[in-house]
Amino acid sequence: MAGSTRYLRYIVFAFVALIVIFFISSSSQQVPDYETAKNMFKGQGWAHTSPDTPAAGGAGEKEPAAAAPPPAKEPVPAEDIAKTPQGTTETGTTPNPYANSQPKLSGQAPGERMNATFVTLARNSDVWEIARSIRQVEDRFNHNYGYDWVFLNDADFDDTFKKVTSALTSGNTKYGKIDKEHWGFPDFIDQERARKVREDMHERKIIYGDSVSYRHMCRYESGFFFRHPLLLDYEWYWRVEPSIELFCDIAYDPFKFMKEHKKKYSFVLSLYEYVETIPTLWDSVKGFMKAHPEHIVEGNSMAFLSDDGGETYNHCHFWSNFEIGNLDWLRSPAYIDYFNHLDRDGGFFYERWGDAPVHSIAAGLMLKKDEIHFFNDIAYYHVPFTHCPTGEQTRLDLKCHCNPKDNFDWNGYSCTARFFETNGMQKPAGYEKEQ
Ligand SMILES: Nc1nc2c(ncn2[C@@H]2O[C@H](COP(=O)(O)OP(=O)(O)OP(=O)(O)O)[C@@H](O)[C@H]2O)c(=O)[nH]1
Ligand SMILES: *[C@@H]1O[C@H](CO)[C@@H](O)[C@H](O)[C@H]1NC(C)=O
Ligand SMILES: [Mg+2]
Repeated sequence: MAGSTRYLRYIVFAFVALIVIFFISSSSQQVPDYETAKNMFKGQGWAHTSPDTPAAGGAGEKEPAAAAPPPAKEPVPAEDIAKTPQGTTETGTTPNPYANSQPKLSGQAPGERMNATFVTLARNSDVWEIARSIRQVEDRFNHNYGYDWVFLNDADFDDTFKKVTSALTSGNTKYGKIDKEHWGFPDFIDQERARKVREDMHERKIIYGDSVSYRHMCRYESGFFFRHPLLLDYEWYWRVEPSIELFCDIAYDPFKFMKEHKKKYSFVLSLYEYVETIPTLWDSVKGFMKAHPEHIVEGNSMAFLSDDGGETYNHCHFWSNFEIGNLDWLRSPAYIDYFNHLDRDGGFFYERWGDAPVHSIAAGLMLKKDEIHFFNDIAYYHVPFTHCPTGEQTRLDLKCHCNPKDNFDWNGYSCTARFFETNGMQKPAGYEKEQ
C-alpha cells in the first residue's frame, strides 16, 4: 500500500512539473508580441486622429515637382578625390582613443563639400541599433562623401559606443554631452502637475506617456540640439536615429541639393499626430502667431497644417526621425521665439508634445512653401513606416531593395498627398497604383 501511494505521489509530482514547464514556455512565447502590440497601438492612435476622408488625389496640380539631379555614374579620377581632415573632437567627454585607428576611406565623390554633418542623439545602449543605421547611411551615401557625424547624449558616451561608431563612419566623429540645462525640467514647470499627467497618460496607455526621459528628448530635439557647441560649426544637418533603414542608393549630395534649391527643411514621411499627446499645442501656436506676427511668412504652408485657415490643426506633420535641414534657420530669432513661446506653455511636460509636430509647424508657418522639400528618392524605414520611392525606374536606377507595396505615401493616414496638393505639385508617375 505504502509503495502505490509513493507511485501516486511521483505521478502527481511529474504532472505538476509538466504544467509548470508548459506555463514557462508559453509565457516566453509571448515576449515578441510587445513590439507588435506597441506598433498596433501607435497605429490605433493615428487611425483615431485620421481625417474622415483621405485627401483626394490629382486636384490642383500645376507645376511638376522639382526633379532630383541625375545619378552620377562616371568613375571618379584619382586626382579629384577630396580628402577631408581626419580626427575626432570631443566636448564634455573623455578623449576618444579609437579615432584614426583605421585610415578613413572617404571623399571619393568629386566636387565641393557642404558645411554639413550627420547628427544622432543616442544612449550607450543604442550602440548596436545605431551601428545598423550608420552602416546603411555609409553604404548608400556617405562612403562617397565623408561627411562628419556628431553624436549627442545626456550621459558620457562609453568606449564601446565610440569605438564602434568611429569604425563605421567615413568622416570625422564628434561626441558631445548635453548640458544639464537643456535636458531637464525648466524651473517654471510644476513638477507635481507633470507627475500627475504622466500617471494619467500611463493609465490611458498612451505610448511613452509615463516617460520623463522621452519628454526631455522631445524638448531637446525641439529646441536645443542645433545650439549644441558641436553643431555651431555647421550649417546643415541630417538626423539619423537607431534602427532605421535606407533602401536605395543616394546618387547625389542631398545637402548640396538643399543649398542649391534654397531648401531649409525636408522630409520623407508625413502623417497625422496622435492627438492625445498634443491637445493644446495649436492653442500655443496661435498664441505665438498673435505675439509674433512678424515671424509668420507670406506664402507659407498653413494649408498643409490646417483645413480651416488656421483655426484648428489637422495634425499633419513631417516625421522628424529623418530630417535634412538648415541649422541657421533653427538658430534664427524666429525659430527661437517660437520654441520659447511653446516651452513656456509647458506642453512638453503637461502633455507630451513631440519634436515632429513642433518642427513641422515651425516649417509650415515660418518658411515659404518651396523651402520645404520632399525627398522621393531617399528610401527610408523607421518602425513602423516605410517610404519606398514611387516610380519603378527610380527604384531600379537607385538599386532599391524596398517593396513598393510597403510605401506609406499614398495611404490615407499619410499627409504626403496633401503636401503635393497644397504645393500645387504633380504627384510622381505611378502613385495611383500604390493607393
Ligand atoms: N541620450 C539619450 N538619447 C535618447 C533618449 N531617449 C531617446 N533618445 C534618442 O532620441 C531619439 C528618439 O528616440 P526613440 O526612442 O527612437 O523615439 P521614437 O522614434 O519616437 O520611438 P521608437 O519607435 O521607439 O523609435 C533616438 O535617436 C534615441 O536614441 C535618452 O534618454 N537619452
Ligand atoms: C559653417 O557654418 C557655421 C554656421 O553657419 C559657420 O559658423 C562656419 O563658419 C561655417 N564654416 C565654414 C567652413 O564655412
Ligand atoms: Mg526612433
